[in-house]
Amino acid sequence: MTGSYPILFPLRGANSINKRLLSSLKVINPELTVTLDLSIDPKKLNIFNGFILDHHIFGQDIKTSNMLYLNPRFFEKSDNKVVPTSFMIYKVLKKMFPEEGASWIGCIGVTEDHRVEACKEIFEDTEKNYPNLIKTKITQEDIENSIFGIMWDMVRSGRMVKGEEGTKTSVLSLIECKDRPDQFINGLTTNSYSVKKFYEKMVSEIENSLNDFEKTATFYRDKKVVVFEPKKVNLSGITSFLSDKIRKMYPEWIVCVVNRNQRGGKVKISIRIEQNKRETNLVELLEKIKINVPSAIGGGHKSAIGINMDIDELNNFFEELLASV
Ligand SMILES: [Mn+2]
Repeated sequence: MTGSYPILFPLRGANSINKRLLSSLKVINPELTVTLDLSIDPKKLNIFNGFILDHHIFGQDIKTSNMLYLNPRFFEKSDNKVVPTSFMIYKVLKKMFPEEGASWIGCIGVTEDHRVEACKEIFEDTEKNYPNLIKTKITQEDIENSIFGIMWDMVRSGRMVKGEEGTKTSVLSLIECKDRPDQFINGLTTNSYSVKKFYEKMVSEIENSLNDFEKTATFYRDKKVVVFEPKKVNLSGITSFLSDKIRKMYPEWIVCVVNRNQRGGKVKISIRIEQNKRETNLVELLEKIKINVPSAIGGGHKSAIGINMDIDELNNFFEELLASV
């Protein structure tokens, strides 16, 4: 819209809106503050103008104030019809700048959020501009196994290898290559070259963890729940990554990946299910568990959640989980 790059602040969760972030924002005094894909109490950002665009299942207490809070769940109750933030941004861009060829970027987000079937339109549109990118049927499984699955991993390798800075590099590389997906894939621009290197590093580090999975994971066969605690690796977001990969291997199971190496004696758990194969609603499940596991915080989607909790409640957490499924 402005012809210049936005100033980016990667956020990990609602707690990222802290005093430090607010004071950096005040110094910048932005014209417009846009927060994407995160459930945040708009009051926290009330002194700024802009909006929060979210699609997560939100807590009851979110009310729109000076900072707008937008979420399709306000009017769409059926979970699988709620579209990802990347799709909504695509729709806005399409209206305002129909000549832009950036729809392939939205496809990556839609793939990540498991909404390919609900957002076929963005893939069909992408196919018109870039016929080489789409060579399969437009289904979640086929798209995930195509170049879009690889681009999804490329984008997140930034965060996994280089944290906040890497996240920015990933976003900047997408902007830099917005009408040249081939340059993104092959690392032919400054930022996409870095992303390609992050991706290669991530692939080699992750290989060992996935090899350990069958040997060291605990399989609760009667409940079809699997719990895996990978050996320490030097990557952030490792639990989300591995749980996504294992879900593909065990589509009928509840997949839990645990990482104890968190700051302040905390433990992180990522849980996944394949939506078309298992009916469990993970958000509801977590709410139920939370009653007896007070330190657990987190949430997300029906088929993907992240939890942070005290390490000494870990056994309790899984006892509750196994009793509830
Ligand atoms: Mn999302």
